[in-house]
Amino acid sequence: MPEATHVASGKVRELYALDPDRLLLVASDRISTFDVVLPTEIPDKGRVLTGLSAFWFARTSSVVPNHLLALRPDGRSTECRRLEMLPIECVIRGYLSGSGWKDYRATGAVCGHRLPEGLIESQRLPEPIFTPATKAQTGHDENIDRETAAGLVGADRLAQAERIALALYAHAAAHALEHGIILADTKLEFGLDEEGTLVLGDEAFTPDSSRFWPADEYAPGGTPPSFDKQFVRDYCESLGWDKTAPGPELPDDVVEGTRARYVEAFERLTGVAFDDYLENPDVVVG
Ligand code: Q0N
Repeated sequence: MPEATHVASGKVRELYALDPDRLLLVASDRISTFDVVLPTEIPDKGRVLTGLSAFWFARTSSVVPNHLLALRPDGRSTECRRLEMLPIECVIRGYLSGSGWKDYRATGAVCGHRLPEGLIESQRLPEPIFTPATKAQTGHDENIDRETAAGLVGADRLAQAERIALALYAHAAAHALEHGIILADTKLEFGLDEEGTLVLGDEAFTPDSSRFWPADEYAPGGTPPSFDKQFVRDYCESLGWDKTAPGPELPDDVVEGTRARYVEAFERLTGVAFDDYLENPDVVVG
């Protein structure tokens, strides 16, 4: 891409500068599990996540403006507005899982939210909670309480981000549940435009930024299967891999089964045939 200069790398995405005001976010087909990027790609995974994210941006633009400017014809690249990103991740949890469950078990609270006693792993919370985290450059993001978050972005900005993140989650989780998918939790990232307006950036409500669980297999008291990555996790567990890099190659049946799950999530949530998206990515934003 001679017209773009590389500015940042994520585990599975790359960011390029197009000009002073615009970035290009490119989602690869790489997949990570247990925090390790595997050597085998899942064909079209980046397109599924890009299309899903664009679908949610289009559907929530009346709640909050977002950075989406255009989808490229490759289906995996998003042209977006360059923002001044807030230095926190805005996590919303509707269910008690991952680091939320860990913190609750240790302290009875998550990011300063004292929760009822006796909750079990993956249980639905009485109401969704805002649990901000710091962006760790390397290693794990760290949950922080609202005082710490307010110190990073200001109390008013924090309150605004919390209110909007909760509204976005309520919208997306209700839509997903109607289509058989539990959105257990999600991570949103906001930035400010040149006028100081809060804008939703990054990716939104994808299986990489959220926990997707099949609603028909949900039961609290353990770890529900992942809608997208369960074949990969089960295969990795069957090997007795120690979960340090490098990860194992995936066999064809695990790749194909996983690709099918990503495409299924896309089609259920967007109502768009994935082949139609490949033909013209704009079908998800129209
Ligand atoms: C930005 N990150 C997160 C993907 C994500 N619209 C924006 N404006 C300015 N900065 C960013 C965005 C967005 N989205 C987001 N880093 C910068 C981390 N990455 C790293 C690599 O790829």
